This record gives sequence, structure tokens and C-alpha cells, in this order.
Amino acid sequence: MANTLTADEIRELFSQAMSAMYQQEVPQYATLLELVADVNLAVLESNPRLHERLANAGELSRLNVERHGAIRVGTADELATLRRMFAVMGMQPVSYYDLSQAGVPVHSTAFRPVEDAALARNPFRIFTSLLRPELIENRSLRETAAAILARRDIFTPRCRALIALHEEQGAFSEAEGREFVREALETFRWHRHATVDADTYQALHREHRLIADVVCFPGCHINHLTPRTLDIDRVQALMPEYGIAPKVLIEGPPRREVPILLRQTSFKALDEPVLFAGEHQGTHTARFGEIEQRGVALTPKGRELYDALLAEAGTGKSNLQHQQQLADAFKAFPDSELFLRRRELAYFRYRLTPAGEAHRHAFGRGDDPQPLIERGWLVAQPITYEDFLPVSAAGIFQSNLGSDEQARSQGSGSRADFEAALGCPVLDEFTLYQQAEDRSKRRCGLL
Ligand code: OOG
Ligand code: NI
Repeated sequence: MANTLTADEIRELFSQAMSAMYQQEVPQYATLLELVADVNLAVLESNPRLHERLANAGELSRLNVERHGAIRVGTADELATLRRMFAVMGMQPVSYYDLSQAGVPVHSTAFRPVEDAALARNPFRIFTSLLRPELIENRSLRETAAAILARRDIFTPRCRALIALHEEQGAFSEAEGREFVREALETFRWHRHATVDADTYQALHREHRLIADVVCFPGCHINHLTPRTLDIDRVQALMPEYGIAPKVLIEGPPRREVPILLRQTSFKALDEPVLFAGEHQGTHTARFGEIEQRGVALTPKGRELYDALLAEAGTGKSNLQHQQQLADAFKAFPDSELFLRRRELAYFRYRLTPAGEAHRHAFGRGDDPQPLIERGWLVAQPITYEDFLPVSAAGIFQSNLGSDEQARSQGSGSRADFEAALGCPVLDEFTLYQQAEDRSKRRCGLL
């Protein structure tokens, strides 16, 4: 087919369209983008070394386009169709997240690109949660929810047709690709009209706010879109100046020389006017804003240490106190690239320097990279964490559930059920990072 659009191009168009739509829908998100862009620019200007390192690692160009969003769906068919839709954009389901641990009756995966080149171009990710109706205790409410969900189709007929066409042809022409982006966007648009009356909404809301959010609207509106910052402490401090009220704590690990995993903060969900059946006015609180700072992906050993230290640190009352507690606990986590590598706590991507290229013949399979790094023949760049920490960052959820809704554990996860609904197994994030590291070593002749 002439003039086909690649999956990367379709994903890029789609993430731009989604960002433009969400700026219209939630103007505070546009303000947040401005704030993040200002802070990122200031960080790069004041830190030429970081600037150079990000540029060399191919991270600089993606920074300004990098976003993740989150959606919640109600049925297996919706989830399976989303899998097919995201596949058109080169996004695969990675990892299983059991959010019942955080008191939320959903389980989730993240659709994202997995290839090095695709990630470097635009690592757009959508965190996608599926309602677990079996966690709705009241039987008649469970049946009501199922009946409402059975009546809706969150995809336009044309979107469904285009997904099928892409599966058949294996590609889209430019015109088809652009039409697909427009049609797919409709699934994620906010609708002021609920599909239910106020009483039904209230009954579902009393069971859990998230259940009302999933069940009562005609689509699966995007509930936040998150830009990536290079200095989350700075963004958090500046949010009030930009008219945004941040939640109290920055979630995740403390500030470090070598950032690890993911730090996140958010502003609280907005109370938005909605119309219930019969044109009764009400409000719905679901959509919020979030920012994140990403660091290096940890190995299973590194993740284990991270989880243990995070539990040890506990939760501080103010952000200052919380960050101090984290900093104290995380003294036990090496904070240099050298030690992260030596102790196999984090993943790295290896590259030959020009001098290394000239001495490539001296490299053997299984060689220790360290002496080669010291000789200036090899560089090791931290591999960015591309996934999520929603359970250890349960504070994001809690700050967006009413203060009356405390986390209550809702049974254990059911990965097999989730994968059956999805229609395929989710990919394992550790395997993906290990493969990326191994590919880079192989290119250098070290494996
Ligand atoms: C998903 C929350 C997960 C994150 O950044 O950890 C998430 C949701 O609220 O639907 O987006
Ligand atoms: Ni998020």
C-alpha cells in the first residue's frame, strides 16, 4: 500500500490528539503542561551535563511529547477491543496490577510500546483498569451495573470497522490512519450526560466512587494525562503559583543523584457538572492532573530492596517530613550508577564510544563491562522505567477518593481472569528490560 502510516506515526498522532482534547476539557492540564515545560527548560539550562546525557541517551527528544493517561472500563469486550485498538498504535499490554490491594475494585495493565526505537520516538502509555464486578458486594447492584454496561458501546461503529480493517490489511493508508485517530479519540471523550438516573448513580457511588465512574457514562473518558518532569520537587513547589493545589505528598522514592523508578504527585479531582437521566443536574468527581519524574528501571533484586525500604520509611505527615523519612531509609540504596550496576540493582543500556568502536576486536563475549567503561570504550546509560507503581503510590488514588473513603482491601488479584478478558497474556516488564540490556550488550560484542 502506498503512503502507509507506521504504528509509531499513528501513536504520535493519537497522543497529540488526546493531549489537545484533554487541554480543552481540563484547562488545568494545559497549565500543568506549561509549568512542566518551564521547569524542564530551567533544569536543562542549569545542568549542561544532564542535558548532554539525556541527548546522548535519546531521551531529550521524547521528553516534550511524553505522557501517560489512565482509563477504566467495565467489561471484557471493552478491554479486548482496546487491546486491538492499541495494537494498531504499537502498544502492548505490559504487567498486571492488582489494585484491590489499594482498596479499589479494579485490576489493570499498561498499554505501551516495547521496542527501543518506538520508546525513543514516543513512549505514550495508557494505564487501563477493568472493573471487577465480583467485588461489588450487593447482588442487585452488581446486576444493575452489568445490565447498564451491556447496553453501551464505547467504540464508534467506524472505529470498530477500522480496527478490523487494520487487522486484515496489516497497515493503514495515511487517510485511514488519520480517520482512525479521530474515531478512536471518541472513546476517551468526556460526556456530561450520564447514562443513568441520579439514584442509580448514587447507589453505585456509595458502593465505590470508581464503580460509578466506570458504569454511569457512555465512554471511558480519560481521567488524567501526565507529563514527565525532570524535577518534581520544583513542580510541586511551584504548583500553587500557577493556581494549582497539589496533593500533600510526592509518592514513590526520594530525590536522588540517580533517580529510580517513578515519583508522582497530582492535583485533586475536579467536581464537574453532569446531567443525569431526566436532565437532573449533579456533579461527578473523577478527572485530575498528575505529573511524574522517571528514573532507572530496577531489576527484581532492586525492586525488592525498593519495596522493603519504602515500607520501612512509612508515611510522613508533611511532604518535608515524608521526604526526610524516605531519604533516611533509602541511605541503604546505592546512589551511583557504578554501584547500581555492580550490585545488579538496575538495568543499563551499553554503547560503544568512538574509541570503543576502534577496539571492538578486543571485546569478548561475557567480558566485564566495568574496565571497558573505565577505559572510555563503553558507556552505560540507565534504562528508563516505562511502567507504573500504582499500588505503592496508592496515595494518588486516596487523594482522589473522598476523605471518607479509606483503603479497604478487597480480596486478591486474579491475573488469569484479567488475561482471559484481555484475550492474551500481559508481557513481563522485567523480561523486557533484561532483553533491552542484553540487546545492547550484544551490539557491543559483550554477549
Ligand atoms: C489509574 C491510576 C494509575 C498511575 O500513574 O499510577 C496511574 C486510575 O486512576 O485509573 O495512572
Ligand atoms: Ni497516572
